[in-house]
Amino acid sequence: MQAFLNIHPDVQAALAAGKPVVALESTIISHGMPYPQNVDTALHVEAVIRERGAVPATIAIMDGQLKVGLTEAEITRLGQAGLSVIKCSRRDMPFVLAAGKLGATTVAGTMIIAAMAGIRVFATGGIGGVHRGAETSFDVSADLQELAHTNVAVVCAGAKSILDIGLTREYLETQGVPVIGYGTDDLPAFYTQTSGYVVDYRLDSAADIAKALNIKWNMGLHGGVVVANPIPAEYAMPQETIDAAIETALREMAEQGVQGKESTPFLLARVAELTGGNSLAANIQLVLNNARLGADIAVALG
Ligand code: PSU
Ligand code: MN
Repeated sequence: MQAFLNIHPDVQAALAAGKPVVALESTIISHGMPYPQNVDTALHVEAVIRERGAVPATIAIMDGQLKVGLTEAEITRLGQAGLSVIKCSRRDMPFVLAAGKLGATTVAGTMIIAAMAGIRVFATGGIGGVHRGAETSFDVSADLQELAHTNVAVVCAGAKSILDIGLTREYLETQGVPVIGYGTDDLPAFYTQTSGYVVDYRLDSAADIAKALNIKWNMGLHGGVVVANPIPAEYAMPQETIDAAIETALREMAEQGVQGKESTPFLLARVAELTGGNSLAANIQLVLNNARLGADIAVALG
């Protein structure tokens, strides 16, 4: 697989020197936000990571290669192509590589490529999880299985309540994936600071998180970690607004028979439309907030 890896020189130099690197996903660019906010945000996130003393590595599949670290032109290409880019989880990667197509990596896809490159910290918005109604649909994101096996810490703002957060917690527990709350006992729910579910361990500094990660991996306990970082209070959305939008989006998804890999992008886009520009602004701010924490953890990991 190393033959397909194409690491940007800045990222390569940082990795060779043991300097901190933070991986970033590309599905959030192509499928998670509209153009041009997606491109602006992706570039802003990279700048924030550099300001904190780490090197950003946005990951995607392009021109038959697994790209680790994109140029501004490449980020723009992904953002403009939007939904026409192929969303790549573990299952999809070899086919998109073989066909030389443009692929955006999900949390799972990004974790796989980050681990190949030797990157241990990854910042994003929200993770996939167990969908509501999974007891009949069996819709469980491959992100959770990747977290079970791949040694990457994923800094996120928790899981959106388009998912069944309780079942997602149970799945992670079974797979041995710890959920850390950064400065919180309550698992954040993306647009809101709380979900009503507790985290496994509350840690209040990047140094404490880095210490636990080092011990986990030095012990040979393979797998990822969820670092849940609440959206800053000033950008959090009213619970009722979000709940109403999610209920509508879920009902429409059922009516239209949307399923499989289309489910998450459909729900994200409908919730964003139904809540107007507010949810997009919140989304951008929480991603920036996660980038800052991701950089601080990467720096602390040493
Ligand atoms: N949740 C969000 N924003 C996102 C995603 C999920 O709040 O952008 C994206 C991520 O790329 C995640 C993927 O890995 O959706 C999960 O898709 P699925 O449920 O099909 O595994
Ligand atoms: Mn799914």
